[in-house]
Amino acid sequence: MNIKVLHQVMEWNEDVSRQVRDVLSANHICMINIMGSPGAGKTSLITALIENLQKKWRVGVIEGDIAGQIDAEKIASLGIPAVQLNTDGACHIEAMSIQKILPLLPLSTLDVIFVENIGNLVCPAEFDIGESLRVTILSIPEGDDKVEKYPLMFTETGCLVLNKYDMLPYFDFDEKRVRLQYETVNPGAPLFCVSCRSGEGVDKLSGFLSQQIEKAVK
Ligand SMILES: Nc1nc2c(ncn2[C@@H]2O[C@H](COP(=O)(O)OP(=O)(O)OP(=O)(O)O)[C@@H](O)[C@H]2O)c(=O)[nH]1
Ligand SMILES: [Mg+2]
Repeated sequence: MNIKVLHQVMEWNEDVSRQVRDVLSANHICMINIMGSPGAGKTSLITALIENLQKKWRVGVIEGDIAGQIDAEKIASLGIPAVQLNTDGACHIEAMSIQKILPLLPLSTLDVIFVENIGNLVCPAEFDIGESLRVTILSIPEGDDKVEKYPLMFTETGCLVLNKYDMLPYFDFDEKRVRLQYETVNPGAPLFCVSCRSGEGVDKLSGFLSQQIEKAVK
């Protein structure tokens, strides 16, 4: 079958990701960019990780959403410094927005900043926001074909979280297919099976992230 393909032209804004990295490095902060579809469990995962990581690290959060401050309110209610970035329609966060919002957090008192990117499997992967590490979430109900359909999101990540693992018995989700495809596009990168509902897998993921944070804040 001969399928015609139209390529969209993208205009790139000024890239300030290096300047963001300089600010983070000067403050010994590890910034973790959390990406995944709407409802994949980004806020739930950040919440679960905070519980574990705050035993060792001082955590802050930048919540990215097109509109509203629901997620930032959830994080702030845990007593964690949180700010909300509204993109007013844009489907991803850009480094320039991070550069502007960072001073709103108490940087000198933080070791880790989680950034919850906009719920989307496409655009966020194309933008370097100055992060130290990327974490991509794929939840079981989304289906097992997403690595093949949206490869960049899975290639450009430090690890993959298969979230809502408690839902596995209820969906025809082929875990082996995902593992194989992920290994193909991102050889050697770790994959964690997690349930934010039951807490399964959160310890293991926290251990991996803690090692990455240790390296980044030196
Ligand atoms: N069963 C189950 N439900 C989960 C799990 N993680 C999250 N959820 C539920 O999934 C829904 C969406 O979770 P959120 O954490 O808000 O997802 P999100 O990715 O932050 O969503 P947006 O910010 O809107 O993009 C909520 O109802 C959560 O309770 C899980 O591991 N298992
Ligand atoms: Mg959220």
